[in-house]
Order: sequence, then structure tokens, then C-alpha cells
Amino acid sequence: MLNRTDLRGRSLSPAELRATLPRAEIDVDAALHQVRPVVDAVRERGVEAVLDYTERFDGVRPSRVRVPSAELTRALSELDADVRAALEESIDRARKVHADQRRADVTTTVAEGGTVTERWVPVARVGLYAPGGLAVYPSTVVMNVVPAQIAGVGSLVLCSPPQAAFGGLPHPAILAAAELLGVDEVWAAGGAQAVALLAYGATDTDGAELAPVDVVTGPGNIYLTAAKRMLRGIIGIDSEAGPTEIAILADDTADAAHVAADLISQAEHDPLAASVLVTTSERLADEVEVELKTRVPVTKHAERVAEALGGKQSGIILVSTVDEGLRVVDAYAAEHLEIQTADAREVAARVRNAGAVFVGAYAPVSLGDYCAGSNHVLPTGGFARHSSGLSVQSFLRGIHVVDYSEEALRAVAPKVVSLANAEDLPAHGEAVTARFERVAE
Ligand code: HSO
Ligand code: ZN
Repeated sequence: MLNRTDLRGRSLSPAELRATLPRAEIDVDAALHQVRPVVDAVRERGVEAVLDYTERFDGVRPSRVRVPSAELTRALSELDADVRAALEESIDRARKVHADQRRADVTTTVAEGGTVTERWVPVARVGLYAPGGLAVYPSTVVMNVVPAQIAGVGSLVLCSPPQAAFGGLPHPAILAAAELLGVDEVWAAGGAQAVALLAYGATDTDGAELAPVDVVTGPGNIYLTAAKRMLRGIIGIDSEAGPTEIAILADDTADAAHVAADLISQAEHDPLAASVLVTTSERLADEVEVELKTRVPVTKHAERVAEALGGKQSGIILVSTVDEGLRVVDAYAAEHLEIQTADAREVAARVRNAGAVFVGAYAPVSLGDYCAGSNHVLPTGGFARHSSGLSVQSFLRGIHVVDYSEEALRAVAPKVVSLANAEDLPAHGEAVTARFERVAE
């Protein structure tokens, strides 16, 4: 079911590894062509354009885009009690972890009388996106909202696509999660039209105002990602999210049934999802294949899972040693990386590139998807080489506040003048010396 690549005895560079390892080709730039007219139309015609595209892409035309708050209350009151308790647990744990991410302002005394303070200031207003599509993701509402609230963002708006089956409202589980978290501004829009709506703002059919946001976060399909890429600058965005990925680094101590179950778990998201096993053990690889043969046909989303596992983005990579495996997983830079080896903690500590690392036999990715406390909005497509997952930091800006006394400026003035002259920008130096000339007269 999974393609195999044997890297044993081949010492490839990170760049060669990247070219060899399985990965989906997701051409976001190509989607820009389709997305541009949508974004332009929403900028020009506002909510009417959103409704036109909603009708075309979601098969429903609600009478307005803003979800009435009574619908949020109703969704929460009708939410299954077990699901509510599980969401509350997920929120509690996420709040614990994200509360510890809050940074304190730091003041550095650079010289006597001269300080620089880094002041962390939340963005004023953010737009959070929870996708619809093949599944509904109330858990993603949690993962977006919790860090934004802990960062101190004063104004939050959630967008999620309207569902024909629910009378043009987003899925009730999404609305219930929003209500549970205290987000009362929810708009029923999906894909590129949602990002444009958030970036430009609009007036609803009944006069309700959507004020433009400063930052848009959250995963979605390729059109949503293309719109985020296109509107970046007008808005800030989090790392681009493509189809989900799981990589597992395992040796012969790993349990094949657990490895297979974990590979299937993320393949369930999307036919383009990637499941990659990197292992030192050919026996484990064979046993995992046997497990997959029995498990895939009986899993609920068997077709999607089989497509994802059989796709060019998934596979088994054989390596000679765990160290070689670490080089492979670092080159791959998975969204999620499980370490299922002897001494998993020690191995995990040496990982350089991953969105999130799951240590040992009892930390499957699906724990992190819902209830570990960690965030599940993570960089995909190798972006973990340079980007982090969503965090409190995603919603803060660090502002340097420079505070120097007269004496502190006087002491460093010659250095500023030298550098200004070296750059042939003498007026820069004069802006400093002017302050002391007047005193000298
Ligand atoms: N694995 C997904 C998140 C998710 N899984 C939500 C289930 N629900 C991307 O990290
Ligand atoms: Zn998942």
C-alpha cells in the first residue's frame, strides 16, 4: 500500500533528501488565478459578492452572512453533553499551555540612562477560520481562539463556511464551540471569499458591520491559502497550511498496530494527506503493511485513507540507524512527528524541524489534535524548517521602546555621527549633534 524508499547506506544531503522524500505537490500560486477575481469582487461588491460565491461553491444562499447570536446559544444548548465536556477539557488544557506562552515586557539597560524595552502588544482584531469540507472542526475553533484570547486580542471574528444541510449556517458544532469560547461574532463564509471579507470588511444585508481585521489565522483548502498569500500585507497571516502530514520515526521497539493506526488517523483527513514512516526496521515496515491491509478496509473513511496512503506523498523510508532517521525527518520537516524508538525522549530532543513532536508510545498525533494542550494549527509542506505553529506569539507584536537621557545620547553621539557619515547620510548625525550645539552656544 505504501511506496518504499531504501535510503540505507546512502548518505544524502538535506537538499537531496528533500528531493527524494515523498511530498504532495501543492501549487498555491496556480490557485491564485482562480482566487484573484473572487477577492476583487468581494472588495468591490462586499457581501453581495460573498453571497454569490457562497451560492456557487457551498450550494446555499443565506439571507445574511453574520450568524445571529441566538443561533450560537441554540447550538450550544443542543450540543451533545459528552462532546461539550470533551470540548471543555480541550479548552482547559489548551489554555494551560498557551497561558505559559505569554511573554513579559523586557527592559534592557544598554548604557547608563539608556534603555530599550520590548513591549508585547496584541493585534487589535483577528479573523479566525474553521474549515468545513470533508469534516467539521470545532477543535480548530479551540486552537485558533485560545491563543488569540490569551494574547489579549480584544476583538475576534470567526468565519466558517455555511452548510446547505443546516439552512445556510456553519455546522452547529462550530457555532457551539464559538459560544463556549465566548466568540460572539461569527460570519458564515468559506474559502477565498471569507479571507477577502475579513481583510476588507463589509456591511451585511441587514446593515450589520464587519470591521476589517489585522490578522487572519487558521487552516483551509488551497483557495483559502491562496487568498491568504494574496492578501498578506493587507492582513498578517499565520503559516500557510496545506494537507495534513504525519511522519513516524520508529525502530524495532515500536508496535506495528499503533504505528498503522496513527498513519491511518491523519490519512483520514484528506486524500492528499501524507503518512510517512521512517524506520530502521524492515520487520516493522512489513508488519505495518500487514496491519494496514486489515485496518484500512474497515475504517470509516476507507476510500480517502487508501488514496492518501497510496499517494506519492506517503511512503515508508528505510534507514540504517536512528541518527540517519533523524536526518531524514529533519529534511522532511513534518507537520507532526512521532518518535517511537527506544529512548524516545532522547531522540525527540535532537529533532530540529517539525511542527510538533510526539514522544513515545503514548503520545499519538490525535491526542495533540484534541486534548494534549498543544496547538494543532501547524506548519505543513516543509514549512516547519522556518515557521512555528499557531501560538500566543502569533497574535502579538514586539515594539521596541527607546528611552535615552541627554547624557546617554551625548555619550554615544560620536558613534552615531561616524556611522551616519559612513553611510553618507550626514543629516542623521546632525539630528543628534543639533541637540548639543544649542546647549554649547
Ligand atoms: N490533524 C489536524 C487537526 C485535526 N485533527 C482536527 C482532527 N481534528 C491538523 O493538525
Ligand atoms: Zn488530525
